[in-house]
Amino acid sequence: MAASDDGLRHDWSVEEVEALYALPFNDLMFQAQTVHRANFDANRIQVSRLISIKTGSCPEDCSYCPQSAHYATGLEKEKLMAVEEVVAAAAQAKEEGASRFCMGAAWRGPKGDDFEVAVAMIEGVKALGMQTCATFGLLDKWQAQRLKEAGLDYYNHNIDTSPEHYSEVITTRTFQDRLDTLDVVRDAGLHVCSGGIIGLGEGRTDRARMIQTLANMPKHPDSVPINLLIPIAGTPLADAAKPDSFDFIRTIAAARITMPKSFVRLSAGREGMSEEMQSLCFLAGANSVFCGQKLLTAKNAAPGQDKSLFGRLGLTPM
Ligand code: SAM
Ligand code: DTB
Ligand code: SF4
Repeated sequence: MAASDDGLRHDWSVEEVEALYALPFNDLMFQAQTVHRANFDANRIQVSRLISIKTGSCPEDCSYCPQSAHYATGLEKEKLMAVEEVVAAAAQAKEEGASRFCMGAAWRGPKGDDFEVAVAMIEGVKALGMQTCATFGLLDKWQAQRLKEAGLDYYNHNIDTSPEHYSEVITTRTFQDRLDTLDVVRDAGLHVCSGGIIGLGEGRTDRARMIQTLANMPKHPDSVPINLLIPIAGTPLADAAKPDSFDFIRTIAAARITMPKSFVRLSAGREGMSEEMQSLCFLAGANSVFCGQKLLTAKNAAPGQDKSLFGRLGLTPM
């Protein structure tokens, strides 16, 4: 049980993570809640808002994604948004209670003039006094540094699944490509947001391997989004078997226990979850969500319902 310089463990074995999954559910919840309370105010929640600054026709073949050009998902493709439009949307999100504004683009990675426009968006959103987050795909060292200089706080780049299952889901880039981008992002001094998706046809060992990979990074990601697959008609995973709800909640708990000081985000898929299931995710240590009508292209839990749920649970946005 070696602890590293930051006092946190980075040496989890897959067996140890699998042992967490195998605990009786109540024991796992108790352990997750104990870790959560030692590190966070258990009744506060971080709220981010997403916007898709460039939608559709992505060259990558991620089997889950509505925005991949490889699949006929019926999505309306859009040009890169104008800087003023994005900044106006951020101002509105701030008014509605979001502390972080996350800009997503359906790119393999940013290129040419588009990158400079995206940089201007980050500068504009930062000037509103909001935390900024971007998810633009693969980055090189120079791009990561440029984003940092522009005032970017967080970069989202998910490992999505286990190293072993990855090539079943995506073939146009490798697991190592993702890890390399996370390294340049971390080295540029940006906060790392990295997590994955449950429901890609992976097994329990894959889930444990995904958590292990995140927890054993040189520094834990500051933010760990756990997405439940939103099945999209036209994608190869449109008819994937829905994962067991308790296994999804166990994944949140495993993230909380192995990465005690990270924000764990109950990310995509909330729209299809009962309030009771979301509450169990919060009990398992999730302390961040996306708010707003939409995620990038898919529907999110309705804002009015969120307000009501947070009120009834006594959760306050931070
Ligand atoms: N193109 C960039 C990239 O892939 O890094 C940024 C945008 S991409 C849409 C961001 C993340 O959204 C993906 O890594 C994936 O984890 C998540 N995502 C995409 N489609 C999803 C779906 N149908 N259900 C759940 N999560 C999804
Ligand atoms: C993350 O892990 N989930 C968000 C965010 N990071 C960029 C994206 C979810 C996308 C869901 C499908 C859609 O809206 O297109
Ligand atoms: Fe493109 Fe990102 Fe969707 Fe993959 S997940 S197809 S990289 S937008």
